[in-house]
Amino acid sequence: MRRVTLTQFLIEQQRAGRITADLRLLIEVVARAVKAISVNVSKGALAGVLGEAGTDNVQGEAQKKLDVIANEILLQANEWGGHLAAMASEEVETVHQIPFDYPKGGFLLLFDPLDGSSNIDVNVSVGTIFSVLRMPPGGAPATEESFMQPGREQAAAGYAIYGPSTQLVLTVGNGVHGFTLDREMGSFIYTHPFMTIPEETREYAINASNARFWEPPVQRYVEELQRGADGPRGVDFNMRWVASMVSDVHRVMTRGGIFMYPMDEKCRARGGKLRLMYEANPMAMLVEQAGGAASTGRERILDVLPTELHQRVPVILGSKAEVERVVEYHRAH
Ligand code: P6P
Repeated sequence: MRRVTLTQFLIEQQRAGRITADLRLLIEVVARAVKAISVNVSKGALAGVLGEAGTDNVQGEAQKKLDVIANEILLQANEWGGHLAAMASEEVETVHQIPFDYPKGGFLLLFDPLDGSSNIDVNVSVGTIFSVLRMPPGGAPATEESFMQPGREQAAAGYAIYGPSTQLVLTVGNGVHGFTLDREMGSFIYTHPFMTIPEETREYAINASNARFWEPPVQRYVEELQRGADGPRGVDFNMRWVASMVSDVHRVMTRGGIFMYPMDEKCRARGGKLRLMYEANPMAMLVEQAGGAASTGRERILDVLPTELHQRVPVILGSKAEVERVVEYHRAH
């Protein structure tokens, strides 16, 4: 089979008028940064990159050394290219401005440099999530306000998963496309064209240890799944929870399922567990582009109007029929 690289795929998207040269450059730079992160992640203990960095991030979470390394790789890879107006990262409190001696462009890049990093030390797959917005007109220099756009405005979204293979999953608004890193060549090969999520599923993902904190609609929904063939659903379900959003969502993108980190009494004060701008929004764009649905339980994630860079939301995404059922249970409650 002729091997199509990410570069060729992007040039063809540009030739078809779906992306600009600057967006193609941005995605290629992010892909190069992801390759460098993959190299560091796969060295693990051999490179002394495991364990805590000894610092906390803006979320007050202890940073892993690889969190800091991945963040630095993404910031440094993207600041010189001239395609960005600014960046935002889970690991950085405020907007990261482009250094004055570099040209600025029309895109805003947001990312969670290493999602699920609590799994690093136990050698379980982790990932990088990124989202691309357009800089509002007349806004230079970019401020936090420039980023306050609903997820439906994203120009592109994607994630890398550092698993048995390193894969890059990407949408520019024309379906979802997966690429696998050929380490010998150092290129991403187009291996998963037009990834789609089956409307039905028998597999759900949730951290069941939070059950007593869930809201009644979620308690009802999960309890019905657990009753399986003996309950109102009439069939048995299977459960998975990797506790690495990229891994759990990649499974949904690959074979269907419903992924939930819903509102619960423990995280209600913070608005939820997962971050809107660089976790929920990019994943929601990918899921919808793959024929699935993504909701907070009360509204479409891509319609949420952001007010803060690091705000959190409840996330219920995946196979459309199941997400719609959970939304209906919220409505009925
Ligand atoms: P819990 C990882 O820290 C993360 O942000 C997501 O990747 C993951 O889905 C979730 O938190 C896991 O949360 O409460 O199960 O540890």
